Amino acid sequence: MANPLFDALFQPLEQRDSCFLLTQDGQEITGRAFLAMAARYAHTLRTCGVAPGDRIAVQVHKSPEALALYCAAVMTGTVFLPLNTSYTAAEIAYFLGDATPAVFICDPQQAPKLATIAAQFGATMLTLDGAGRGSLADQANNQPDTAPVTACAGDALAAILYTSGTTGRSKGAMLTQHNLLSNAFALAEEWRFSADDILLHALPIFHTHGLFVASHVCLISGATMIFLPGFDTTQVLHFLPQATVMMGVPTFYTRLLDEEGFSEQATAHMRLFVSGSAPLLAETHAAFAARTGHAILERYGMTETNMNTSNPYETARKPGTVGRPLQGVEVFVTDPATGAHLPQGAIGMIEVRGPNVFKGYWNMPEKTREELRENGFFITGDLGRYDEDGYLSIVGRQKDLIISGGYNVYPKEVELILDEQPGVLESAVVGVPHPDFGEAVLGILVPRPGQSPDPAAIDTALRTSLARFKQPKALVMMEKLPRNRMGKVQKAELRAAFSKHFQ
Ligand code: MCA
Ligand code: AMP
Repeated sequence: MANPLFDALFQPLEQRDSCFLLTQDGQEITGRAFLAMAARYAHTLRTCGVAPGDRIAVQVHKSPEALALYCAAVMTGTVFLPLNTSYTAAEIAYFLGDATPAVFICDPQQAPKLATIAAQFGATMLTLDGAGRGSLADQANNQPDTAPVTACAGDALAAILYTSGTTGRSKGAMLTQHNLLSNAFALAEEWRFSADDILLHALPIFHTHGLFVASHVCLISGATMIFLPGFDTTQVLHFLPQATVMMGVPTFYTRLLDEEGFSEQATAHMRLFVSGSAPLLAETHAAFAARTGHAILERYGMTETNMNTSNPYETARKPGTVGRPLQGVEVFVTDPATGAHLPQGAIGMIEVRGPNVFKGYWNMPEKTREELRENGFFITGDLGRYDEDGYLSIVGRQKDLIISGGYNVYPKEVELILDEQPGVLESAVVGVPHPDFGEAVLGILVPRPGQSPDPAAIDTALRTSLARFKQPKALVMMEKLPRNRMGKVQKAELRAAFSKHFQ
């Protein structure tokens, strides 16, 4: 038995003496060197006693070494569990407690804070910093440059990615080798990737967009990546002339449009700009086309499903739509109450079925049953509508979700903490328009009678429990929250009332 994901994505690097990753400091890492690094990490993981199916939790800065660690997880048949670098110790404790990884790798600077948590849940702790240094690298140094690849079936788990939940508890989406591989093939073909492509990679690699969509299409097509540690406008403009393709969240594109030097000339050599993870405003699409002559290609996906739809490569890309279903993926708009398929033009729940759809939520069989139908359709929580040409638009969300700069925030998780703060009777958290992040988190507090909550103290308290991107960008006070007759807080009313707060 082979290891399908390794064989298709990483094995070809063995023959590659040319540059696979170009780093911000000008280092060129060949395919062969990358694979040798991954092999050394695979040996190190095995020395720690990992067995196929064990989880490898990773909270490290983006680097070629971090990507090689993912490759090592695939090689050893273990389950890669990447974690946002801005998660706090309290958040990490939840993930380690839920996923019980055999190994936890974190930044050396965070190690003193996280060591007791790792020990509490029985994980061996190793460290890796953004420059590739740490105990993982130290132990890997003495290991051989080749390693056996663990055989596994296509439906073996390759990764668990946590997505926030409506109740405030994050859910671990279990993704199989076949889920990831089928999507990599579909996207590489849809977007015409080839070994001639050079992708400007400025996304984080702890989420689907940067780790799977961007890296996998490059790996499967033999393309090269300019592997930047994050999105910095100056660096992106510096490296853009060497690239042929860029992928990003809408904030990347609005930030580029704010730069005078970003012009038709600066992008003339580019083949493709792809956007996803959050709605790309039709006006951003139009401004980008007017400035550069490029029509951004918007696509739609989720952690649970990888990518579902894409605007076409050859024919018209329609602003405000996310295009058509990918090859092999069924995407229907259904009646949210009955699940019945709705005709073209009607608005309803988007449901997805295909080889890309995940296996379920880790340790949450009931949640899995609620969202994944027996017939294989996943109920996305996104509301959509097909137009007469078969292009899907996302018109809203049934799930109470905020997408800020491409990161998801579930209001409940923030409200639970705000409600505990001194002087706060209750709270509501909503997403409102923001010029940079698209949507921003706004916290609305109702003070206890005769008390006045201290926003500065609340801000400090939030820093210890919530990742920075989840924290409200502003806190406002209200005497009481608007509620309907059933007592439900009217979030639409709050969103409308505060829609100009950040404008
Ligand atoms: C950083 N901050 C944020 C965000 N990012 N706040 C809200 N939303 C954010 N997205 C905080 C910082 O901690 C900082 O806090 C302050 O806001 C300003 O930070 P700034 O330096 O401007 O931010 P940045 O470091 O430049 O990051 C912005 C970013 C980044 C480049 C847009 O958020 C990013 O890379 N987003 C991409 C997310 C992504 O890959 N999503 C894909 C998920 P302070 O200064 O106060 O400490 S996968 C997915 O959604 C599905 C599957 C799909 O379809 O792809
Ligand atoms: P995540 O939970 O991080 O996987 O985010 C998935 C959610 O991001 C989807 O359910 C959508 O609500 C949203 N999303 C992804 N791509 C797009 C897009 N192109 N337009 C609008 N929303 C999107």
